[in-house]
Parts: sequence; C-alpha cells; structure tokens
Amino acid sequence: MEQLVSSGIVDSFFNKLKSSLEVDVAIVGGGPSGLVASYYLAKKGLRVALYERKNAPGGGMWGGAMMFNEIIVQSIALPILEEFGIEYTHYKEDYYTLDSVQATSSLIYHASKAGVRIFNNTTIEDVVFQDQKVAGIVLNWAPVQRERMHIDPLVIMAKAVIDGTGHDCDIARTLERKNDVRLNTSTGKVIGERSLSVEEAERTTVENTKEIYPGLYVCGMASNGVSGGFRMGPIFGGMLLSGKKVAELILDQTTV
Ligand code: 48F
Repeated sequence: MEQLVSSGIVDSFFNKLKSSLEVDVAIVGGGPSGLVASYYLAKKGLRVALYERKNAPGGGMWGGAMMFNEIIVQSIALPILEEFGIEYTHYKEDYYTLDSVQATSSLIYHASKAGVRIFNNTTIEDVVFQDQKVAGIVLNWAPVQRERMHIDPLVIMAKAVIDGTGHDCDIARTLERKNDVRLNTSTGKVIGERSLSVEEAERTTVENTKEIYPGLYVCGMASNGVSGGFRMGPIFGGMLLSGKKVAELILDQTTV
C-alpha cells in the first residue's frame, strides 16, 4: 500500500512533467493576469504550462487590500468574472466588490479544468535564447533558488513565453540583463514601475500588454513595470483584461 501511494504520485507527476517539456505557451507567474491568460489559451486547445514560485498560485489577489479580503473590479471586466463564475456586488458608480478568496480560487480552478498544467513551487531562473528569440524557459525548484544551491535546471521549450511575474517583471529583466537586446519599450529597456495612479494604471496595464521581444510577452503588473506605467492598488479589472488580451495576441500569431 505505502509503495503504491508513492509510485502513483511519482508516475503521475513525471507523466505531467514529461508531457510538458515542450509546450505552446509557458506562463511565468500564477497571478490573476497569468491565470486568466492560461485559461483562454488552453480553452483554444493550446498546450499551456504555468509556473508559480509559491505553493499557492494566485499572486497578489488572495489578500485583498491590507489583508481585507475584498477587491474592486470595474464593469468592463464583469464578463470575465462571469466566465469564471465569480460572484460580485455592485458598490458605487462603475465599481463592484468581490471576495478575493472566491475570485482567486475560481481563477485557479477554471485554468486547471481548461487543461493548463500548473507547476507550483517552481521558479523560472532564465530564458532559452536562440536566433535572437526567446524560445523557452529555464526551470528549477523554488527552494533550490531560495537556498542558493548550485544545482542545474531543466529546460522547457515554448513557442511563446509570458512574463506574468507582477511588480518584479523578472523574466523581462533577466532577458535584458543577460543579453544585448532592445525591448519593445520607449527606451528599449525595462523602464520600471511608477507610483500609484489608479485610472492611468488600469488603462496602461492593458495598453502595455504586448510582445516585448520576439517570443516574450508581458501581462499584468509586469506590463506596467516593463513600460514605465503606474501601480494601481487593489483594483483588478486591468489585470483580468490584460490576461485576456495577451491570450488573444498569442492566438493571433500564426506560428502558435
Ligand atoms: O503579482 P501577481 O499577482 O501578478 P499580476 O497578475 O497581478 C498583480 C496584482 O496581484 C497586484 C496589483 C493589482 O492591483 O498590482 O499586485 O500582475 O503574481 C505574480 C506571481 O508570479 C510569481 C510570484 O510568486 C507571484 O505569485 N513569480 C514571480 N517571479 C517568478 C514567479 C519566477 N521567476 N518564477 C515563478 N514564479
């Protein structure tokens, strides 16, 4: 019995990992924007894997604002909430409140049910850079990186990579730091996030969602970080819309 339990887990995990060594889209970061992107891509039949450094995907959505576990969404993003079966209550004007725990768990559940392979406790420490294009990601266990253990990673090849790492814009920064590249931003570099300005930030989160280098897309707060947009606090319409937009951009590419 003991051996059966262990071998079941090992066999099943390695099947999942092995069938994900080459994917259509690799998404780094399981925040709201990455989760929404993964869902829309998988729903269209693409092979999608999502990598999250923490034990629980969900990023900055679980905790609401200052641990008050409610978030705000504008009416323009309500169709996405409905697609994910998330309940909302009208507050005032254009703004709706929702329970951040229900919202986050629904995004994760529906992404997984749509066929996204979610790998938690993993960190993406680099990209595969071939022929002036991002062609995959370099994968390790999060504790390996945290403990600064000198252990080589595995490689996952992907036709498109999404940087959904939030405020850090970790993947864009790594690409820029290690390679002599010019990104699709006004300076050609990662510009860095600006201070808080809600309306402006909500708009630019979606505007700045784009392919920033051949093979590398950004969504969510990473989009604003890369292009020098503002932060916005606990309002999430822009994050959800950004996730949907990056999925649509990739689906429009003929190569995927
Ligand atoms: O920050 P995060 O929630 O990303 P997002 O989708 O949403 C931003 C909002 O939560 C909030 C906001 C809206 O008001 O400003 O901050 O842009 O989630 C990013 C996830 O990426 C993981 C990190 O643990 C988090 O869960 N992550 C970051 N770097 C890596 C990573 C990495 N190198 N490898 C794997 N996961």
